[in-house]
Amino acid sequence: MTHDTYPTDEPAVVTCGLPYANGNLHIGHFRTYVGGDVYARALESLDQQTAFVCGSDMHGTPVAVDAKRNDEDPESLALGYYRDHKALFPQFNVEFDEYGHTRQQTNVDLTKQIVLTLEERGYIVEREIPVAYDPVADQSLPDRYVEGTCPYCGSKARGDECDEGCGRHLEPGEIEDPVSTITGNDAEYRERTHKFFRLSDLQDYLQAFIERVEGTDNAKHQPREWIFGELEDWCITRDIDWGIDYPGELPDGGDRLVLYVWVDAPVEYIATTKQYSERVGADTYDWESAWQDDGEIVHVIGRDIIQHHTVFWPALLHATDYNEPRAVLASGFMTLDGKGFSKSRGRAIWAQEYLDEGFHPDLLRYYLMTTGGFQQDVDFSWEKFSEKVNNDLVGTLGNFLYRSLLFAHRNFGGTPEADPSETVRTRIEDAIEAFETAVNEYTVREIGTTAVELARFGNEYIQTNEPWTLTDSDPERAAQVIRDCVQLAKAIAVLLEPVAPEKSQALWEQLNEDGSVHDQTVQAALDPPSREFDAPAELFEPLEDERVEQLNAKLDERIQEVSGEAAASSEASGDEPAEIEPLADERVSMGTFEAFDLRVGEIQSAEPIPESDHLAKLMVDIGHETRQIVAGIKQLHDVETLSGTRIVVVANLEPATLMGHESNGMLLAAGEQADLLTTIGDAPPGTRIH
Ligand code: B3M
Ligand code: ZN
Repeated sequence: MTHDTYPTDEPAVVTCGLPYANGNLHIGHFRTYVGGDVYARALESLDQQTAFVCGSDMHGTPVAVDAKRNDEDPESLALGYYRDHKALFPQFNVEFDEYGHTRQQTNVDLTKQIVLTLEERGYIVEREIPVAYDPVADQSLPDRYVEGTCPYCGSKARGDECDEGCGRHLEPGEIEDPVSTITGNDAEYRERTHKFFRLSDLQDYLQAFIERVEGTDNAKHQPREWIFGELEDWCITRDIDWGIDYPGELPDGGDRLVLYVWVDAPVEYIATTKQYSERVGADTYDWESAWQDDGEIVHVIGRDIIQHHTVFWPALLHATDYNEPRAVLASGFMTLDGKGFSKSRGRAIWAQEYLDEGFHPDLLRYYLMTTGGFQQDVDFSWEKFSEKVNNDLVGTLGNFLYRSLLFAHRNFGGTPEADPSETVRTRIEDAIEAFETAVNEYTVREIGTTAVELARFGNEYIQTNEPWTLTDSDPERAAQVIRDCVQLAKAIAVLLEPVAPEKSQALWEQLNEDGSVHDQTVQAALDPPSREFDAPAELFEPLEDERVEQLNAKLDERIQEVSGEAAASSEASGDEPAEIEPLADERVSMGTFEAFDLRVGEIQSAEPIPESDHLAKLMVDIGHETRQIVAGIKQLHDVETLSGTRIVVVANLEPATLMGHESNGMLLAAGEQADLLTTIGDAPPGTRIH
C-alpha cells in the first residue's frame, strides 16, 4: 500500500467481514456491509480503482454446531445460507464485485499454499496442548463446542472468544471451567498435538504495522495491548471434521486435523479478489497487483474481530509475502430499543422482514451510516428510524429537491439560462472537499451526511432569496437563484450516491441526466445540468405515527411468541426476560462483610477508554481523596454524562491494571446493563456504608 491520498495509482480492495453461513442476517449486521459498500462507492467517486469483495464463511464450529443441532449436514446448511446471503445483499444495494465462499477451490488452494509456505519458512511448530474433550459424546470440543469462564476477565466465554467480556481471542485450553455445549457435561482436558503459527517471531513487524495502519481509532488502539505485550503463538489446527484439511505433515501418530476457521476465512478476501480478476480480466482489475504489489487493502469489520484483522491476519500476510492492509475500519454494535439483538428471544428485525414491510433499502442505509459515528454503538427503534427519515430525508432532502425542481420546471422548463453564483459554487466545492476528507480520514458518517447538509444549505438559500417573489419583479435574479438550486440538486445526486445509490439515481433521472450516477466522479457535482427536465416526483415518503405503532406491536408480538408469556410480560415492564442468578448457598459472617470498606463516592469525571469496548475511566471523590477507577460501564453509552453521580465504591480492593490503566477501587453495579448503585439521601462522599 502507499499511504498516499486517495485516489492513488494503485488498485484498492475493500472487503467486509465474512458472514458465517449459519443463519439469517438482521439489520444490525448491515452496519458493516453497508459501511463497506458506502466506502467502496465513495472511493470510486474519487476515481480510485476499487474492487469490493466478500464471501460466506462456511467452516468452523459456528456452522458445525448449528448443523449438528438441526441434524443437518454442515455443507448443505452452509450452502443454503451462502445462496440466501448472496441474494440478499443486492437488495440492500450492497453490490459486491464478487461474492464467493470459503469452500470454493480458489480459497482452498490459496489457503493450503499459504500454510505450506509458512511451514517451508519455519513459521510452524508443533506443540502438545490440553484440549477440551467431552467423554460422553466422545469428541473433542474446540471453540464453540465449549463454554466456560474467561481467564482474563472472568466473564462467561466461548471456547475461542470472550464474547461477553473483554473480547479477547482465547487459545485452546485457556478457558476455565469448560462445559460441553453438546451434552452440558463438564469437559475434560486431554493432551493433543497441534500446529502453531509462530506469531512471536513477527512481533517487531506487528509493532511497526500497528503504527502505520490507517482506519478507525478502535482498530488502531485496541490491539496495542497484545502487540506490545507478550505475543503468544497462535494455534491454527482443530480436531474436527468440518474444515479444510491441514495441508502439511500431520503430527506423528496423530489423526486428521483441519485448519482453524480463522486461517481460511480471511484468505477468502484474496480468493474472491482473484475470482473477480479472472472474471473481468487482469486488464480491468489485477488481483496480484492489489495483493502482492502495492494495492490499498481496506478491511471493514465489526469491532469484535479487530484482533483477527490487526494481529493474526497481517502476520500471516507478511510471513507469506502478501501486501498488508492499509486500513481497518471497525464498526460499533447495534442495539434494538436499547437492548442487544437476540435471536433466541425473537428480539431482532430481520433484513428480509425490513424489505417485506415495503421499506426502501436506502432509508436503512442512511440510518445506519449517519445515526452515530462508525465506531459508535447505534441504537435502532422504529421511532428513531421514522424520526430520521422524516427529518433528514423527507424534511430536508426531499423538501429541497421537490420545491426547487418543481419551481424550475414550471417557470423555466428546467435549468434557467444563467451561471451558478460564486456563493453556491464555493459551497459545492466545500462539500466535495469535505467528502474527499471523509474518505481519506475514514469517517464514513461524514460521507453519508454531505449531501443532506447541502440540501440543508439549499433550503436556507431558497428561503432567504424567495425566488417566488422575484419572478415578476426581478426575473433575472429569480433565474439566478433557481439556477443555483438546480446545481445544488445535481451536486446532491452525485454526493448522495454512496449512501443512497438508488434514490440518487432516481434524482439523476429527474434531472434528465444520462447514464448512471454511479459512474460519475465528485467533480460532476459542478458540471452544468441538463437544460430541460420534467416535473419532479417526491423522492421520499414520510412515515406516519400509526405505522410506527404497528411495527412496534408486531415486534412485541414476535418477542412474546418466541420467548413465551413470561418473557413478554417482563419485557413490557422494561426488564430483561428473567434469568435471575440462583442465590448463593454459602453464608458469610458479618465480619467477612465488614472487611469490605464500602464508601459513598461522587463521580468527578468519566470518559470511555477508546481502545476498549467496555471500559471507562472515572475519577471518583471518596471523601479522603479522589481515586481513578476503571469500570466496565461503557455499555451505558453516555459515560460523559455521569459526573456528579453518587455511587458505591469498594475502597480497599487491591489496585488492578486494566488495559494499561490503573484502577484503584471498584464501583458497584447491577446486571448486564451496569445499572449503577447510588444513595437516595444526601450522604456525602466518603461516608462508610454498612
Ligand atoms: N465469519 C464472522 C465474525 O466473527 C466471521 C468473520 C470472518 S472475516 C474473515 O464476525
Ligand atoms: Zn474476557
